[in-house]
Amino acid sequence: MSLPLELSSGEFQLVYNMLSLAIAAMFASFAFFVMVQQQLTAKYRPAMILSSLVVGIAGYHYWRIFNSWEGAYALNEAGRYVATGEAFNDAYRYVDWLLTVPLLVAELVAVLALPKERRGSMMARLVVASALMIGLGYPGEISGDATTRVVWAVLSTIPFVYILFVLYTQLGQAANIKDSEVKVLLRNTQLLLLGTWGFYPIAYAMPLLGIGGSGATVALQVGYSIADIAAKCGYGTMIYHIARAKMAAEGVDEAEEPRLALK
Ligand SMILES: *C/C=C(C)/C=C/C=C(C)/C=C/C1=C(C)CCCC1(C)C
Repeated sequence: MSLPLELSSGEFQLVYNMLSLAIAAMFASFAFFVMVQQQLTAKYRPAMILSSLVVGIAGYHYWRIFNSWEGAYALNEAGRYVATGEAFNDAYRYVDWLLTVPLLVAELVAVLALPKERRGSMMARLVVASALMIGLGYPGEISGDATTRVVWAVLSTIPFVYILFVLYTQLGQAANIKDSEVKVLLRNTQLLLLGTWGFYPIAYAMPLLGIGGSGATVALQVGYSIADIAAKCGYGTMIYHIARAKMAAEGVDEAEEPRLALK
């Protein structure tokens, strides 16, 4: 979608502040996920390592997106923000997703601690589907034409539905257990997955929903930022709680079994 030539001060500031909030959330989550790795047993540590990679990569990209947004507009004498002619680089977002979505999928598969034979082939199919979902979404994202936007969105939705179906059913199967705390957490993760990932196509559709011009750009940027904070920081925190609850169910407590003693 092409960038509007002019934004009100409020519109520019809203996106500016949301991007800034996303940077803070990603780097704070990075510090948290790195620190809590110590509390987990070896089996669950890979899930937290993946979580920290996701928010580290996203934090870097948000910083680039933020700078790009700042460069794309300048304040004029009438107090409005006008395009400087410098491109706002939306590709950062898609490159970010291309890297972080497979990692998020791996994070979930890691915490489920599935048998090795099942894990490998499932991961491979999900990674391919993730790349297809994002690769097919991009041509629509950068197009100003409504029909083009819809066609690519429909194609991108096929792998999207596949990924959600596999992850949702895997979580459901894993939740088919007695331990009530792990069960509740896995059910909540199912909801979080649908709620956050389902938000992306909605944000993508904003320019099609009759929200014209600058409003569409603002809604899109704010929508993606909120979805990213929930899907990366929120989801990682959830994965941490699942790992802790599973450890407790296995009778392991970090306080009684410090990391060195595990060796
Ligand atoms: C951290 C980033 C995440 C979890 C990104 C997820 C992105 C999606 C689920 C995107 C989905 C899309 C569609 C299903 C159709 C329209 C195009 C996309 C790429 C926005």
